[in-house]
Amino acid sequence: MSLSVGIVGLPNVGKSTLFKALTKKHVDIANYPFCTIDPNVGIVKVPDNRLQKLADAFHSEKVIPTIIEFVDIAGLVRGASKGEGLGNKFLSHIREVDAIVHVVRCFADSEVIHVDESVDPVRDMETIHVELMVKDLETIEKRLGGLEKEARAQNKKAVADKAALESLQKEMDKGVSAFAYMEKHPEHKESIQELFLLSAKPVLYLLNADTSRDAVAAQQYAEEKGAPFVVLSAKEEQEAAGLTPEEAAELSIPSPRLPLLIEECYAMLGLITFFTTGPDETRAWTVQKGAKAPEAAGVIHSDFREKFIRAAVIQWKKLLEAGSTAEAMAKGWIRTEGKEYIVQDGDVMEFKHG
Ligand SMILES: Nc1nc2c(ncn2[C@@H]2O[C@H](COP(=O)(O)OP(=O)(O)OP(=O)(O)O)[C@@H](O)[C@H]2O)c(=O)[nH]1
Ligand SMILES: [Mg+2]
Repeated sequence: MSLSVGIVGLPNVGKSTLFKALTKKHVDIANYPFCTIDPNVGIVKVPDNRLQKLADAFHSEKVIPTIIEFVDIAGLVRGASKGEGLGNKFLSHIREVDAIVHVVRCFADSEVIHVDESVDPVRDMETIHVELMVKDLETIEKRLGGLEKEARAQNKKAVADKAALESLQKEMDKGVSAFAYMEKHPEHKESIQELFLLSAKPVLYLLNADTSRDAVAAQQYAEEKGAPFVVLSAKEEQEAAGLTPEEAAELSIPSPRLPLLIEECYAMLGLITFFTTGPDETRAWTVQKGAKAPEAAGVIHSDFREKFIRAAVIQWKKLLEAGSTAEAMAKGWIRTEGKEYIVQDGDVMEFKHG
């Protein structure tokens, strides 16, 4: 399972710079708007210090982390929802990702062109928010039109969907995103999710700032929305990405904040990690929070899900404390779990299948 995060924002704010720092892929970065048109796609390893500790303890030959996909999307401008600046095509790229990192320009640099001519992070955050919302309201309007007839004929699902969408529409008119709405009204989630709304995706604000002082107002905006945020300089991170830690220290480049961003994205996607370990390899695997044991088995091999019998489970820390599987077994720390077991972050698992 690999989920994807879209890098979204106004043109020329550092989206491709961030993408390059994350994926180390060579992409076009230039000081003019709409440098990126077609999305760049790259895979990023999820940092996890538990992984290496397990691998060391078990003398594993290979160490395999989990990954998430990042997509560098073209810049959006005001009016994108109405087709400005290739808006509709770019919005469709956003529809395909599972979560959004919204890059906000906080850095001052007068050399770098701003499409709205001045640096104003909060205004820019609102611009993107509004574009996604306007597009969604259009989608909802269309859907409600389609539901009209069925609802009049008392089709149960249509009646429920209509009520949910009308309630959502009212809140969105006040500026509430579909994501925030669903948190408050989980009973309407099913009706809303069918529409693949842009504002239904979780958002993390990446405050692209040369100094943290520049990000104060934007940070406050994110906090008011209850949205996660990370402050970093994409340019600095990108320059540091090619250096060893020693070289970076020599140039007094502060310690990288990208690992934090990746971890935050992983959490935003609602993902947790379980491990398999042994002399061949120690590997991290991804499941959605709340997944049961057969689903986890299915991540390793699709056949294992159907043929799941039971799982041997121990938390990674307990296993390290025991020192070996045999010792953990002797202490009675390895549990046997069945089909209904809900996988916990940090579980080390071994599956028995038919
Ligand atoms: N000072 C400063 N400049 C930056 C920073 N991040 C990006 N830039 C500069 O901003 C310009 C645009 O960067 P890109 O990464 O191409 O921006 P983009 O958002 O991908 O732009 P489009 O693809 O056109 O939408 C480049 O000249 C970068 O060097 C930063 O943190 N600080
Ligand atoms: Mg770009």
